[in-house]
Amino acid sequence: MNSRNILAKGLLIGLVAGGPWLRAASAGAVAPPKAYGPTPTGRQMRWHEMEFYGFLHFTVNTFTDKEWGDGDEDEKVFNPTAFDADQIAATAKEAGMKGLILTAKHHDGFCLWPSRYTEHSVKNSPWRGGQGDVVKEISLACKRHGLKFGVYLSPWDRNHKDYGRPEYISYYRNQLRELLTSYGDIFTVWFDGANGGSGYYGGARETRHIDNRTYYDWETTRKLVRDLMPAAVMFSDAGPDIRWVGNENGIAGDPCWAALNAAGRYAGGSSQGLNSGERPGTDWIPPECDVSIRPGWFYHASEDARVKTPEKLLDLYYKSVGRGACLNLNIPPDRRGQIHENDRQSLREFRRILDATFATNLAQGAELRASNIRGGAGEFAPQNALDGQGEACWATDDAITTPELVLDLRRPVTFNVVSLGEYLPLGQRIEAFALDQWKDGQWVQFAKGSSIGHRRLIRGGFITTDKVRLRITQCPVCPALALVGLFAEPR
Ligand code: FUL
Repeated sequence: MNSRNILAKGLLIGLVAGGPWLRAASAGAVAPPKAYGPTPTGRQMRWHEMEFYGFLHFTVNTFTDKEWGDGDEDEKVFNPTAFDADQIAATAKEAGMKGLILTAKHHDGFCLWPSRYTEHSVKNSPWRGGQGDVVKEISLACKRHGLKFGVYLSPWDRNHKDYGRPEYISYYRNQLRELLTSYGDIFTVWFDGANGGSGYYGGARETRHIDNRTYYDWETTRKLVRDLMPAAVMFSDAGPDIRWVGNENGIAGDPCWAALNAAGRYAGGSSQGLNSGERPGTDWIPPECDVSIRPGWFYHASEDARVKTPEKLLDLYYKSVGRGACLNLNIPPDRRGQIHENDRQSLREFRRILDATFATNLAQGAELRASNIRGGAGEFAPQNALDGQGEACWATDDAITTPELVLDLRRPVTFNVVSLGEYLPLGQRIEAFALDQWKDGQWVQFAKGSSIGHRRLIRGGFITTDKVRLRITQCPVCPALALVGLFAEPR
């Protein structure tokens, strides 16, 4: 059970065991607000809390200098000279990533594990004498470095002779079963919507069009994943758990709603609404921002000088994680089978700045004055939002939908980042907010915004003040805020 479910969990324990909640209830405790709209599942909550993880694009393309392999590549081209899964996992870990997703099979159909259903894999490459298994090595390195592990298995397969026919769907599911039963826990399964048509297709070398809506029979495949790996979140343009953000630049919409109307959507379908989500929306399907640290998804030596700078990565972080999405940053292994020094250096500096920024919540120790606290009860007091844990919240009475909260810092404090977060088990509630600073004897607004969701980071110029005010200016129900923080980036 995730941390933000503790309120709900407390209720459950209280009811089932006659525990603390029941006792409190008989002593006149205050009922929590009712959830508003769709709410996240346990697996989605665990995903929200990851916030930042990495993508590994690695296959024959790394050696042929392509972005999309045709499917006719000789297996012998796959030959990393010094493959080092620990170097890759350590790089991700020190960058602050919480997991890694590997392209077990990209569009070219080459499998990074020795699948028993095809000859087009590492087993026919010279690497490790044909005995190697990249999926295994990366999954084990992830475990050693405390990272979660996920798989990308391209639905489009430009190598397979049966692609476009029903037989291929069985092949695809067989491969999924191999991946989900042989490599330990998988936190996510990434379903790509891309489909370019032409390919090698076992020598036919033709263009094969499929109907994205019907060909893959996603319902059956989703059920297979749920059966084999119930904790995994599935990603696609249409969810069911996580949605594509609608671009490959790493930028979520503003506003960004976790909800989407899932009916009629399918992987490879319309991207309308994916960037900002839909409100009101019927389903909790929050966005993942996928973007590469380099111009391409795969490693190309010609792009060694075009690695995104720490400043660019920070900007992406604030526009993805800071808008309630997760950031999936691609770091492609090079021809050695390692993360290039330039990428590593940029990630290190990016992490140094983030760590320095978020080391201290400058609002700690502030006196908090809310215009309303639900039932006047401590369990809904604004102090709950200060500890950075997100396990409890500041909530107001049902009738109070536009409350305000004054943070009396009791000394001049300098900050340039404000962090807010809603209590997600109760849904995404807040629709607009404003922030004021106390300046020359009056309140002066310095920021405003719309959606908050899992996390909202407002980054601006440096402000020095001894009082900050948060105003919830639009909310269809009473708000439930789990995080409030003031932070300063290192100068
Ligand atoms: C796209 C693919 O076509 C790219 O090659 C890459 O894998 C990206 C993450 O998704 O749809």
